[in-house]
Amino acid sequence: MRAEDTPLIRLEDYRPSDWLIDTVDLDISLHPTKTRVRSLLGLRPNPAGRPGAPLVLDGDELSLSALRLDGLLIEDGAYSATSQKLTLHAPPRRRFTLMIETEVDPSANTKLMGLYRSSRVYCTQCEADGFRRISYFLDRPDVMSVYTVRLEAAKLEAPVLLSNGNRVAAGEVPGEDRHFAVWHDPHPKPAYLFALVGGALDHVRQNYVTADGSTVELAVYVEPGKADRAGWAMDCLVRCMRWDERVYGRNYDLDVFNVVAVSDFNMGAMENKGLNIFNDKYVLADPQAATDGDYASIEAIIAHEYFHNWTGNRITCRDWFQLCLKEGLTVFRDQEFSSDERSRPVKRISDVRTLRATQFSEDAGPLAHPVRPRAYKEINNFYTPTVYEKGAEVIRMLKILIGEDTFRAGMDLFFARCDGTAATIEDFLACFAETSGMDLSQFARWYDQAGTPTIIASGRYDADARSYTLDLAQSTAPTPGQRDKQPFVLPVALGLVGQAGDLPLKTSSTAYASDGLVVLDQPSLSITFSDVAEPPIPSLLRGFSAPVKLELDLADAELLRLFSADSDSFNRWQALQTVATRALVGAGRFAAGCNALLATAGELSHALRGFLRDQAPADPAFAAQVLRLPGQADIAREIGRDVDPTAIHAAHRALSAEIGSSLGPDLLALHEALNAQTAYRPDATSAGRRALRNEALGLIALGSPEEGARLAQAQFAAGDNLTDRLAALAAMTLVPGDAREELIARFARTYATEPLVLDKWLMAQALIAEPGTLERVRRLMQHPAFSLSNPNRIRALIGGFAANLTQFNRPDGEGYAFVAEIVVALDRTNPQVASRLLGSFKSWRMLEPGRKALAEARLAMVAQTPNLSRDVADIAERALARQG
Ligand code: B3K
Ligand code: ZN
Repeated sequence: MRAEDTPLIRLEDYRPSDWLIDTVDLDISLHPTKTRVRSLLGLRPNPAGRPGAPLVLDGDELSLSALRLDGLLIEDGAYSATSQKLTLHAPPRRRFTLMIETEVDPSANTKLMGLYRSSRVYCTQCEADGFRRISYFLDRPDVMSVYTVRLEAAKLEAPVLLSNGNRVAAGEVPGEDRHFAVWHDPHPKPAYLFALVGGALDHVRQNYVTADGSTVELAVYVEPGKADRAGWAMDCLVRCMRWDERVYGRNYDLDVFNVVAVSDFNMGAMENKGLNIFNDKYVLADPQAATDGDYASIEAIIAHEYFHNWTGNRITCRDWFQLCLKEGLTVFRDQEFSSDERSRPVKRISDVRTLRATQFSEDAGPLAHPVRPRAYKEINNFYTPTVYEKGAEVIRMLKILIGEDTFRAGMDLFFARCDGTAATIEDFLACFAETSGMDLSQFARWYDQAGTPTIIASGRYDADARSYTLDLAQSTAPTPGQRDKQPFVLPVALGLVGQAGDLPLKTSSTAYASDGLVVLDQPSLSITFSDVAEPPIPSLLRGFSAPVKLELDLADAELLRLFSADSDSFNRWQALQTVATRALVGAGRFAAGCNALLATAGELSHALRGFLRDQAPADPAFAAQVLRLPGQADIAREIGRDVDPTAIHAAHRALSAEIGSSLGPDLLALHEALNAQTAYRPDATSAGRRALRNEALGLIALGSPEEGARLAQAQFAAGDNLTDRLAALAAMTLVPGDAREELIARFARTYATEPLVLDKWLMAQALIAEPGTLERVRRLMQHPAFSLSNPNRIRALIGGFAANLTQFNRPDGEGYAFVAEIVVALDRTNPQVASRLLGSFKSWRMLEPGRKALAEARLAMVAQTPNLSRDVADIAERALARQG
């Protein structure tokens, strides 16, 4: 497949399906290589479709074994079947049934789309278009059907048989070692939400009574022997179900809710109705095999998939262009859940870090696209940080603009009005326009215009008038296919910080919405605050109220004062990040600036010393965020052009090392003081203490490597949990030498039977910023812990390497060559994972000319490879496309 041969699907070409499928009766007889699928479809013409249109069902690598219309054979000329399509040329213009039989080979399905086997467990992944790999179907989200599914399998091979909805029958197949189960899902759903699971699985189970009084049987299924690691996921599930009842009034709507963990999975998890299927990385947890970060991710993803039950399943998407309708909204909901369960400011800081690292970088490169794309060749390439994370930011802004109560009223209206439908962004926004009485048409530009806006701000104090005037302007750089941008609606939460904290805000400007909120919806505006008793420091974008870049020229001293005096925790953190970023950008850009960097290190160390002594103990999780410098990729993005990763890395190391050595005694004392005396607990407070302690360890290792190595070895030996041990390994990777290699080997021995832990071990090594890393990664590909057929292993080792700024971007181009080689090889078996990996090239255009040419050449080689998948061809084509 070459990208230019693939049709472009456009939002403006949407038209309703000519046919509807009211009911689907599936009878699936599971077999490792010959699974028989019999599908009985209850069809009728769609009143909104074209009368007399042919029936064209989607297929993908299918072969038809039998076909009946209303129970009768169909004449040869009346239909045609290929692996990609089943067409009835002149179907009856009335209700009829179609029985379709196909045979599929789950063991040969390496794409992990459709029905496949993962460690002997049958499972499915149908979003976005995997159902057509199981049976011919109208595989589009606006065709919603009621499913009844009969599963049959060998008893020994698959004692557990699950599908969507409630189990309505089960039994033995007479005279055979086979059994069956019948599942019925009363809620109409699109095919992408269909799922089945069959295998030998252990489980934990718990009853749950919903707020409206019905009892639900909850279960988490895992591979045999791992049930003792399923407790945390169950605990998270119960908490998020209560939260959705309390915060959104949403109750669960079936008698059972099943979660299944499988070890081969293309992404994180999938929200199939009543049967969520998860990558086991996001289910299994115990202190020895999961880090604090894993516990938090499991909590977030269990919640995310559960929340889809209303935002995604009960209300689904009309077409895939509306993907953000379910994804952005559901990310917003899971972020809010985690904020309520943990620390709100810390959650916000970590979400913004992710947003900047993943989405801002996407928006700044050739793969930029609007939150609602207008055209695509391969929809699976649009499950992006823009659709998910920026999509969530758009919901957050909406809530800020209309206020909490009006937002909730809008959500209530959305649930009431759109329940059971396949909806659009317009349907969604109409609910909020109605509850708020606001015209949201300009706000809707967030869905259509790509690119990260910049707010340029400046302020001046007039001592005579005792007034402060703030000038705000917005601009957005061109993105592929979108040159001129219309102004966005930007909610700017702000405060004016004086000597003793926040000053009262008084203004008659119409841009001032309410309590500390200015709405910038013009190219520029000026707003004057009166009765300002002293020259203030502006604190803008509190809580990161809009996903934008901010240009505001504050002196380091002013930023450091915000760090100590701002009432907004996010902006306290941001102030210090800004000081560090500015210094790193200067040093990274000119590969010089050493003196300026040292001066900044001095300022930062001074501020941090006081903070660590006085404030860190009260909020270690926040302190850990404060201590962590901006990432090297963030600095690269800030520099934006002619980027030299080596110079950025050197500046980053120098600043960290300087801070690490000048704060040495404080960091050591902190590391000692935070040494937990009690057994591991995964709660946010305990995790915060470990996070701070391990940030300190990392800085010590950079500031005084010998001391760091000693501490890391001791921490590894004493560690009773994976969080501390992995942090010890990470600190040790910063210090080259035999001791490092010994710890690496010891780690592998300790966790030899834990594939998910060894993924972290693979990644820690792939991230070492030294020229030997490429060789090391090649060697690790031969290690028994690695496999090119498991997505988690690939993301850990190869994805880790592609995220290694200096080594992926080696000046000799060997990093690009290596990743490109893997992409091409992987494309033959798993195009989705291959195209994700190719996305690592997304920032190639901002590199200095030498590396840029090498990266471009590799991308071009990938693009020219014969028989590429649509997935990889599309990314290569867009990455290479001329700008403008
Ligand atoms: N909806 C799935 C993602 C499906 C990805 C298809 N390539 C998981 C989620 O967002 O919850
Ligand atoms: Zn989702």
